[in-house]
Amino acid sequence: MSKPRILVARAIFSDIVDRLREHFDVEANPDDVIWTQQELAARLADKDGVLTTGSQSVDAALLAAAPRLKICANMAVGYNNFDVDAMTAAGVQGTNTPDVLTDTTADFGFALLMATARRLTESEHYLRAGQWTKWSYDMFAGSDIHGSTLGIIGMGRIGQGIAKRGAHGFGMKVIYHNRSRLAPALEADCKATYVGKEELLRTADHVMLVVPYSAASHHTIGAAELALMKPTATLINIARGGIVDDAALAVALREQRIAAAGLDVFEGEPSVHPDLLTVPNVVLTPHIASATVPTRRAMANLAADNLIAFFDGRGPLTPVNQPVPGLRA
Ligand code: 8YV
Repeated sequence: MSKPRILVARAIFSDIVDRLREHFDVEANPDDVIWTQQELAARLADKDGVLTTGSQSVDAALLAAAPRLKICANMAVGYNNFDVDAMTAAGVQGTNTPDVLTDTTADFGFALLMATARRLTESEHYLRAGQWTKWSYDMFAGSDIHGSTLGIIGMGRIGQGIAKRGAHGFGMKVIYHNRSRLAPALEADCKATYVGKEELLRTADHVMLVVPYSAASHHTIGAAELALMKPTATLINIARGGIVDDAALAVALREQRIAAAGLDVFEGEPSVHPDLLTVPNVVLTPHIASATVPTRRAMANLAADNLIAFFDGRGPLTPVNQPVPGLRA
């Protein structure tokens, strides 16, 4: 019997592609070419499965062009690149990579918070530019992490990891806002107190965004929300581009209506709003919150395992939808 045909849409670890080749007839993308939707659709015309990253959109048009496609295994925990309703209606399974990146991403949230509050990159640029000729009492004076109030918007696995780091490691007071309140035992574990969004924005010294992207969470932080924040506050976005109105944020930073921001994700990335590139009080990183070698390997392996389990008939390991089986032959 011939093997199912799989597309690996972006370059990933070659040994994991080799592992997939033991199970599937694989077309890979070792040169990491960024295909247009049309090019992707053409490659999927004869495929049974695809390993995607967050940079491939799976929508109704793509599904219509890929009549054999039965599963899209995303190498990411977020899956806003999937039109899940269209996939479910078309009988296509979606999977993601939860858990394996939680601690790495929570570590990075903290790294970005500390770099932002303590003005790490700004001061390094100053030093490298040869501008450091004397010490002064207020040189790059930032804001404290320890003992401050951390406000977390989005209290899933990564949000909880950040809460624990803040409360247990840095003695922070942790407040959070989420669609639903955590169970009391989880709240106690995270030492986190549930508050309304407005109270969080008004009282937090540092606001961390970890909420998944959807139409409902688009521009969770815009001009009105920025206006509620303390002028000494920092804002950290490790969630998704589009959760923050980047243009409004650039204005708030330039006018010092908030102290600083740390951003790992951007509206329209890899493009970055030009005004964010010119304000000094922002730390910018290119969507690397999950980027450690062990974690990226774990993500790629979990995406591969989802494909293998699905075609073995064991069912997907980490599904994001429940399509009616057998809609696609
Ligand atoms: C990925 C991410 O690196 O998992 C996610 O949701 O945002 C990142 O960890 C990125 O989406 C690549 O697929």
